[in-house]
Amino acid sequence: MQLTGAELIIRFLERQGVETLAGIPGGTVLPIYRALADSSLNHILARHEQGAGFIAHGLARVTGKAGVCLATSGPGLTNLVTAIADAKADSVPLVCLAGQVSRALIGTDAFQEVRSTRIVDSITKACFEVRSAADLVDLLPEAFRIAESGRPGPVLLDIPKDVQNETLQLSRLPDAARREAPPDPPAEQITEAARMIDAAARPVLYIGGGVTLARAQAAALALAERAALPTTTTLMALGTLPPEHPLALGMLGMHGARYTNRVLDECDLLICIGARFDDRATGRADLFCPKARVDWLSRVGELRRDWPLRLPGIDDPRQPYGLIRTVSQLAHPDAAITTDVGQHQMWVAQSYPFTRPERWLTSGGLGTMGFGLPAAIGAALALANDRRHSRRPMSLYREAGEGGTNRGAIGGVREAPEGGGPEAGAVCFSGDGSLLMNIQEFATLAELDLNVKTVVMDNAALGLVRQQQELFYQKRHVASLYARPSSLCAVARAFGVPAYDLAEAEDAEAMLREAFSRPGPALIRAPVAVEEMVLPMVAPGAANTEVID
Ligand SMILES: Cc1ncc(C[n+]2csc(CCOP(=O)(O)OP(=O)(O)O)c2C)c(N)n1
Repeated sequence: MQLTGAELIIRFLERQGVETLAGIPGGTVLPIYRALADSSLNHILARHEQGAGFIAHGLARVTGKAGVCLATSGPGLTNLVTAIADAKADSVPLVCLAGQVSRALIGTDAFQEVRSTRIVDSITKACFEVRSAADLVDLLPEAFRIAESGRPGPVLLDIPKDVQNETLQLSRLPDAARREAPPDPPAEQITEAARMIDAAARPVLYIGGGVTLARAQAAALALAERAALPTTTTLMALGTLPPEHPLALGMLGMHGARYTNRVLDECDLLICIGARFDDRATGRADLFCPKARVDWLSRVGELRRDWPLRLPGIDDPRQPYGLIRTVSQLAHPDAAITTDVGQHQMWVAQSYPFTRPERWLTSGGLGTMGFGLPAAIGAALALANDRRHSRRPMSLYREAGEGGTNRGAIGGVREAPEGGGPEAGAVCFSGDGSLLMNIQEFATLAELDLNVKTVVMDNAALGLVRQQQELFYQKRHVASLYARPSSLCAVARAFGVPAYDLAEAEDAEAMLREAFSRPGPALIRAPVAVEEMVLPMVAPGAANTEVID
């Protein structure tokens, strides 16, 4: 067959099983967009490339498969950089396809030319300068293999425009890439780990986001229960043990409960799985002797009683913890939950009753404000794809249209089934500072009409910065308070997203109930007092037992 480079890219993405990709067109990627016109791929037109990158994150984090995003050269690529760095920090498989100026112009300071691979070299698992259409035959599957295998991460292909237009002869399309299976751990190390767990008097299991990426939640839970291991999780792994589980210690670290950090302080063996620690102590549970820990579990209970996580205002939907609790009762149990970065993120981490870690999406490693809304869009798209495959009725899209194909849907999905129960969708908890960082994606959301509810905790401040200034910088609140806060409800409505303002509600719970009962997108604005703090807090650099509470 005879194909252009651009056609090969699109045909390969279809073969790889990609269904949805996000991007923004521009001069150096227009051949790829031409090829998309003849494809069944569902292209989401974001309003900023960072938004496209985080939509791809949402897709990847929910499905575990590489998310794909597309950007033009120069500013398109540089706008994507933060989402790429975020993917590296949180081990998210991404394949980023970036246009580049034609080969003859490379190195001439051409219009919209940047040396993309130099820029992203330290924030990708791999990046490739594609310099002929024939290179794509190997590099396309290679990009997916690298992104998804081992510790997942982002891969960039830098593709000059003339390479996209170059024709090549192929007898067949390259095979779809497969994730490489991880190597079996050496049996003697498993035995050694088991022996250490058995010998420990005060062991603690410490679970990170790698367990979620490996979809190993059930195995981690089985290990904890078999060996009676009190278990803490990182921010990324919340929900691995349901919060009410007797062995669950919740999240450790800066905003963890005091008892959690004290338990860690007293443990004599830390078994780390899927976090950024050496996990050589991972072991088989059936060789363990839980009786040795019976003293230990009662000590854990004692610490839990003495130093509990306090959640003031949990029954009041007008206060942060109460708002989060009420939303958790109203959201679909299978909804994806995303956050932005700040106090609201930590309040959610402390108090949302997570049970599905693969549906909990937060920017942990990089801490990127602006993550939440586009990631929620990507997550809701992934859940919609999933629902289509399971042939359950969908009610995701309000408008009726032709079902079965997204053909011609560049810039927006127009597929609507008949009937169906409520769509799980996604809930994004945001702060007023973070929301403004990618607020343009409300336009994307309105167009897609996805069931994404954004709950913005509006304190007219960069709250977490203000809190640090309050505690550690002599209360000098420089550049953390908004003198003229934006009317976020009006902004959302201008983008076509309905908005609810709890400040105007006589009954906050009733307004929340109404917002969640309607399909499609909505913004819910929840005013939060600027003085509110996330506690407990360990000062940066201090020991976890030195806590401000
Ligand atoms: C892109 C980016 N810029 C700056 C920061 C530093 N930062 C961390 S939290 C924060 C304030 C967040 O404010 P907001 O989104 O309103 O949330 P709140 O803390 O008030 O809940 C800032 C500026 C960041 N994490 N990301």
